[in-house]
Order: sequence, then C-alpha cells, then structure tokens
Amino acid sequence: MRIKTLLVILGLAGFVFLTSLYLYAVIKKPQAGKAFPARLPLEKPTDRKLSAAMERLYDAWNPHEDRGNEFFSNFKYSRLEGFSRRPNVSRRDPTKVIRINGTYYVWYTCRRTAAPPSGPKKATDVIPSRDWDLADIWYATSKDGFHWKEKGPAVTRPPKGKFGWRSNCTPDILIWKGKYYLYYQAYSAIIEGGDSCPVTMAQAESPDGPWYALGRPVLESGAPEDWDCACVHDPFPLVYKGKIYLYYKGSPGKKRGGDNIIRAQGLAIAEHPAGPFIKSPLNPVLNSGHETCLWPYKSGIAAIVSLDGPEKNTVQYAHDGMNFSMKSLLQVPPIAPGPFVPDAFTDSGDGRGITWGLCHINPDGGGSMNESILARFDCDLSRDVDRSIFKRNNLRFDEHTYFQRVLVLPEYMRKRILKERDLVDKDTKK
Ligand code: AAL
Repeated sequence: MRIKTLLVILGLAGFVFLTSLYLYAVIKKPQAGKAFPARLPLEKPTDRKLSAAMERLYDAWNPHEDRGNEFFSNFKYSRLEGFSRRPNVSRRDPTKVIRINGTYYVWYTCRRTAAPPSGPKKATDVIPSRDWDLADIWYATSKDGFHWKEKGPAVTRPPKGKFGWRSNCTPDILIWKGKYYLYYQAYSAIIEGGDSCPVTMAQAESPDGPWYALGRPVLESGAPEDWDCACVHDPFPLVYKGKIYLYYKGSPGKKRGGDNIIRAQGLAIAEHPAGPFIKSPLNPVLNSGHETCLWPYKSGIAAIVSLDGPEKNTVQYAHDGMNFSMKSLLQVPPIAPGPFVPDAFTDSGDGRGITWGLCHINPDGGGSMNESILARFDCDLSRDVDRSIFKRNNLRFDEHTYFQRVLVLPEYMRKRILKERDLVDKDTKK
C-alpha cells in the first residue's frame, strides 16, 4: 500500500514539475506570431503595442527604411580627368551642371595665385587671405561628366576699386527665357573672418559667354540684428511657380555662435533675374546646412543639407519650396554639391530628381587655407533610375579615415584627458 501511495505522490510531483516546466516555457517563449514579425507589415500594425522607435519607423520613415526611401541615397565619389593640379591653383564651389546640346557645362571658383592663402593680416593684392580670395569664375565642359576640358575664365574681377574687384566666387547658374545668368559672391575688400559679401549677377546669350557683369548687388545682407546681417552666400537659383527662387546661405558673420545663430539657409524670390529679390518672411527656411544644394522634386523642392546644424547630413523636402522637413539621414554627403538637374528651370511641377553632380574636396580636410579640387558624386535621388547600390547604408570606413587630421584626437586634448582622468573617471561600482 505504502509503495502505491509513494508512486502516486511521485507521479503527481513529476506531473506538477513537468507542467510548470511547460508553462514556464510557454510563458517565457512568446507565442509564435506574438513577437514583432521578421516580415515587416507594410502598414503600421494596430494589433500590438509598438515601441516609440517602431512607431517612428512607420510615422517618420517607412517599413523598408533606407532601401525603401526615395529620399535616401549614399554617395560614391570619382576623381575627375582634365583638371591639372598645381600648387596655388584651386577649384571649388561648382555650380549646378547643365547640359546644352549634349555638352555638360560647369562653372566654379578658380584661384590661381602666387602664394597660398595666408590669412587677412598677410594678404596683399597677390597673396590671398582665404582659399576663395583673389578668385575668378572659370568653366569647363564635358561629354560624359567624368572627362572635363577646362575652358578658362567666364567672369573675371573688374579693376581694383570697382564693385567686386577683390574676388568673384561660389557661382550658380540660371537659365531664364533662353538667356544664361551666373549668380556669385562679390568681394570688394580682403576677405576677413566674417566672410561678408553681397551676391551679384552676370548674364550671357550663350554658356560659352561672353558674360556681362551687372556691377551691383542683387542680394544683400540683412539689417544689423538680422540672422543674415553679414553673409549672403552660395546663391542657388531654381525656377519654381513661374518665379526665380534664389536659395542662399546666410549668417551673422563674425557675430555667429554663442547666443547668435551660426548659419542657416534662406530664400529670396524675384520675377526677373536682375531682381528685386524679395526675402521670404519665413527665413530661414532651412535651420541647418552649409553650401546650398536643391532640386525640383515632384511638385515640391528637395535639398541636401550638409555639415552644419542640428539637421546636418539630411535630405529634406518642401511641398511648397519653403516648409522643409527631414526625409532621410545621410552618410558622407558631398561638400558644396553642384548637381546635374535637367529640370532645374522647366518649372514642370513634376521634378524628376538627381543622380550625380560635382562637388569640391579640401585635400587637407580643411576649409579655407588650402587649395581645393573638384570631384564627382553619384547617387540615386531620382524617380527615373533604380540603383540599389546607392540605397545601402551601413557604410564602414578604413583606418585612415579615423586617424586623419580632423578625426584624430589632438595631442593637447589627449594631455588634458590624461590630466583630468582621475577627476572624471570613477572606479566601476562592484
Ligand atoms: C564656401 C561657401 C562660400 C563661403 C566660402 C566660399 O563653402 O559657403 O563660398 O563664402 O565657403
């Protein structure tokens, strides 16, 4: 009898043990179909609680994230053929590329000086203060966008004392009613830290010139307390809603930083290339970015926003050309991009997007004290191609990248870190 009872008790104990093991497994391992599925629901699921991040995947992005994002692209770079590299010859800040009768045209800042940039104090009539000082606007043509022929100066500085005698640089191109217009920064004094200058314009009947300079500003800095009170840079004209939409970078120059804005991008609109350009009361229309880069996209305007500000390294879109929102996060966007925008001036209301352009690179990673070179970037921000290589993220960089001048830890900071180490680093709590 006792053995039978014992066996029953053991059997019961075994049953309880196995049941709880099973229940634990069931409770611990989510029911198939309960966890967020690998196969991404195309619509935001409503049958489950989502984390903030997964809410955002559907609200801000899309289920297939970058690979499914028309506004996302990585960028691939190419060296250009046709531009000789010589000391103190600098090429930078290219315009949009245009193609006329099968030939690509680009204009850019070209400095050819006897000496390298040496800062405002050492600058003379032949020694530049900055990389874009003592510059003119040159141009080049190409049949394929990789091999270029430098054609020479397009717009050159007037004699000393005249408006814009010191430097003409950072151009961009507009075609309006069959004529060609170059907008550019015009300096009438040695370029100082504030980098203050107005924007002016030159026009021509043909992309090969001759170019006739207007000889006065078309866009000027704002009032002393304004966000763009010192600098109106990087003029970037597009034709939109029957008018000229001139985007530009603005900043308070020497006053930037601290409690002041550093730089942002604005918009000025005109009905004629010589102006008047009326600044948008909404300015700044982009709270970030450095050199401007925009193109018509669908019925709106898209922009690459790089380098500066909280929304740096993003592609943004405004259905009305003014109210931009972030559409993708970028890695290593081109610097001073001049995209090839076939429909920049057609005002089609059905912008097709971009696949390539030119940009500049500062060989020493700097910005203003060394000569620059032009390069080509390719991407897929277009509705007419589908190049998946450009929709990949997870870009990883080589050793050189992390230890180059602008990324390596400077010695003085290393010394400071070591000096403050015991103050900052506490023992890990056991
Ligand atoms: C560029 C542009 C403008 C600035 C200087 C030359 O990157 O933003 O053109 O003035 O730097």
